[in-house]
Amino acid sequence: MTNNKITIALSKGRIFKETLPLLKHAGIEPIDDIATSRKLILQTNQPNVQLVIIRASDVPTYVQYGAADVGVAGKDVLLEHGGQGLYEPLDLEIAKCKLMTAGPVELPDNEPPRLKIATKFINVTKAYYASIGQQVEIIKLYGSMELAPLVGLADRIVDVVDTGNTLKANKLVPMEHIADISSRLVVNTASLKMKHAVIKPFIDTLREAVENRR
Ligand code: PRT
Ligand code: MG
Repeated sequence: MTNNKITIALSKGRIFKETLPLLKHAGIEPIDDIATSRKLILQTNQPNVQLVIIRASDVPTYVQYGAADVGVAGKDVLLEHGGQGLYEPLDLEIAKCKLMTAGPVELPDNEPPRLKIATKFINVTKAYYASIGQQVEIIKLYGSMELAPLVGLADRIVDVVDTGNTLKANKLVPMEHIADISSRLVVNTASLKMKHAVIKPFIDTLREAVENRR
C-alpha cells in the first residue's frame, strides 16, 4: 500500500516565516494561523500535506526517524546533528547567517593556555578547534551564549551571527569564521523511496521557487 501523505517539519520564527513563500509556490498554504494557533500540527489547503511545528534543533531528529518526511533546518543545526538518515537535496537560501567564534572587545593581557568556549554547538566546536590544532575546554549551553564571557564563564563563544548587533550590545566581537549558514531542505531517506511520487515533485517545485528568487 502506498501512503502519499507528507509531513513537513518546521520551526517557529524565521524559518517558518521564510519557508512560507516557498511552500506557497508549491501550492501549499497552512489553514491555521501559526501566530494565534497553539496547535503543533497544522493542516494545509492540500489534504495530503501537514506541517509539524517543533524546536529548530529537533527538526533533524524528526526527519531522521521518519516522524516527518521532510523538514527545513539551518546548516548549523545539521552540522551539529551529523545528518544520519537524512538526504539534503536543496539549499533554500533562507535564514542566512555565519557560524563564528566571538570574544570580548578587549582581550585580557594574559589569556589562559586552554581557552574555555561556551556554545550549544559542541560537535561543530570540537571539530573546528581540532582542525586548527588548538586544545580548548568546551562548555555546553542551551542559549544566550553572549552572556558567558561577560560573567567569566568562558573566554569565547561559538554561535551564529547575522547583523552582529547582539554581539556588539554585549561588547563582543566576531573573531574566526567557521561556516556560512543557510537553511536546507532535508528528507528522510526511506520516505524519499516510499513516497517518491510526491516528494520528488515537491523538491523540484521548491528548487524552482529558490531559483526564481535569485
Ligand atoms: O530558539 P531555539 O532555541 O528554539 O532555536 P534556534 O535559536 O536555533 O531557532 P531560531 O528559530 O532562532 O533559528 C533557526 C535558524 O535560523 C538557526 O538554526 C540558524 O540557521 C538561522 N539563523 C539565521 C539564526 C540567525 N540568523 C540569528 N541571528 N539563528 C539565530 N540567530 C540569533 C543570533 O545567535 C543572535 O543571538 O539571533 C540573535 C540576533 O542575531 P544578530 O547577529 O542579528 O544580532
Ligand atoms: Mg532562537
